[in-house]
Amino acid sequence: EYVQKPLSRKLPSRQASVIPMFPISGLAFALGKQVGKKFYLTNGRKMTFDRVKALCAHFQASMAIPMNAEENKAITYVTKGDAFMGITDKENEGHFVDLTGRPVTYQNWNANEPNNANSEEHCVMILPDGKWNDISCSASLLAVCEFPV
Ligand code: NAG
Repeated sequence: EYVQKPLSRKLPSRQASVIPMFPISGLAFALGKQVGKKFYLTNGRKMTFDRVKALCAHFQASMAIPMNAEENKAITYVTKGDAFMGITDKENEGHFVDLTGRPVTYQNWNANEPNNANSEEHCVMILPDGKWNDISCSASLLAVCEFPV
């Protein structure tokens, strides 16, 4: 008659190395999107612009600032929803700069944007199709951060 043996308390050596079998690159592959030296991740949470900025800084990352179409596309791979980017015209209406203060060269505005609706849209969001819209900085949108690789 077959009787199941109790499970061994000591893991066989081939199972003892289970964690190294799943390197960080595997998690990155599953959860994020890399393009060049940038890696984009979202935590799937919605929050204001200032909170996204603080969250990204907390992880020694920055808000997403796409410099070209490839990076812009990479952001949409991870967000799949409306997300804040690290671009504003808070200082000078209609002059959009990134978080380092540089005027943005690459832009991908949606039709008829930026329109500064209600004269209160000084932050920039990326739509699921990759197009940009100016939006209130106190809107609640997905947090996405840009990590150096
Ligand atoms: C509105 C957007 C506005 C955009 C407009 C385009 C909000 C709060 N406002 O819904 O930014 O310019 O659509 O038609 O999402």
